[in-house]
Amino acid sequence: MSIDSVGASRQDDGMSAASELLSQAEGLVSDGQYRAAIDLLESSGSHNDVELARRLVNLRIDAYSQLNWPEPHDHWPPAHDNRFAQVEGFPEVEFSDLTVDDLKAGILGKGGLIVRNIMRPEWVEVIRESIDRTLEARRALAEEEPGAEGNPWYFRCDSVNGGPAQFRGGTRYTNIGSAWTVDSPPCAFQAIKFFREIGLPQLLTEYFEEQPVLSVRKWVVRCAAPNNGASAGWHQDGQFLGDADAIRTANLWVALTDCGGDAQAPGMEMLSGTERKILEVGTRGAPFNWTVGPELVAELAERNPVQCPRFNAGDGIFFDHYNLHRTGFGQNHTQNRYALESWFFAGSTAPMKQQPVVF
Ligand SMILES: O=C(O)CCC(=O)C(=O)O
Ligand SMILES: [Fe+2]
Repeated sequence: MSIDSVGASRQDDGMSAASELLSQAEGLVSDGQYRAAIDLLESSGSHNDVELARRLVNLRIDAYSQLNWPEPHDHWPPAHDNRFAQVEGFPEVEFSDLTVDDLKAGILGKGGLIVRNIMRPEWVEVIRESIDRTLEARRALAEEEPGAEGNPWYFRCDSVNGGPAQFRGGTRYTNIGSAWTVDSPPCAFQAIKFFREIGLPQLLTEYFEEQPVLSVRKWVVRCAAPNNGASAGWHQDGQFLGDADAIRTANLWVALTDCGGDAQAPGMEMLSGTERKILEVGTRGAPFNWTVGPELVAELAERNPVQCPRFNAGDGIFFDHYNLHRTGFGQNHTQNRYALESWFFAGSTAPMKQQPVVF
């Protein structure tokens, strides 16, 4: 079945091509060649092939335990040349100039690196539309609308822990919020195509000195609505990811809407800086036991002022699990903000609880 098919014959052609690819991939899997199977479906398939996109999600999850991962190497964190030492706040580079040395000096020396124009406008359109489709399909499914079950844009694959998507117990969903990217197999297909197009696998392999993986739980599509200055929770993602000293991460957060600074949509409030430790949570005025208290944030901000970088749609920022941040809701916001949040892990240190995803 093809999502966007117009005529029956095209649909049939698409169907047989996709089923041919799927059977070739099964052959590779039965020989233990998971990477080759993934490469085949990814390079010859399309996000429109419903079964193929779902099979790829399952394969990517199943592959992690089937592949060999090295022992974590002993020269982490990597040395860097501190090239941004004089920059106040977060350094920034144009995507066309980005190198792994920028990435090291940005994340490890300054707490993050803004990369301008990392996603070209065509991709921004595509991913925004896919986020709308995903959230809408989830809403319709949760409300048990007729036909919602057949909508390919929200589908919980077998290998995703948590079982089939369950909406009992009054879970209410709207077209605002976030979803695991893997719960939208076509969207997962597109996002990985984008990562490949920008050379991210190579860049992160150089950064980690081993192959990176994604994960089920820390790969998220989001549409955040204005919230009249509400205070979101200050957090470090290292708080939720197990042993912060043991994991090696890089998050690529891409704005799909103009946001932050003086823009009309919520951006990200973030602290720059070099401190690499997990902060106390649930104290110093914290409203929740998982958030860093505002008094502690204010103390840290005396040295490293809170930034709310201005992003244009297509700009991104890399940071890791020590960065302290929250969604930045201003009083003046009038527009929804779309974003793609993708946490990458060095394959050897990927936390199993997050369910590693091979890409
Ligand atoms: O998109 C947001 O507002 C929050 C993102 C975030 O917390 C993250 O990327 O770790
Ligand atoms: Fe976060």
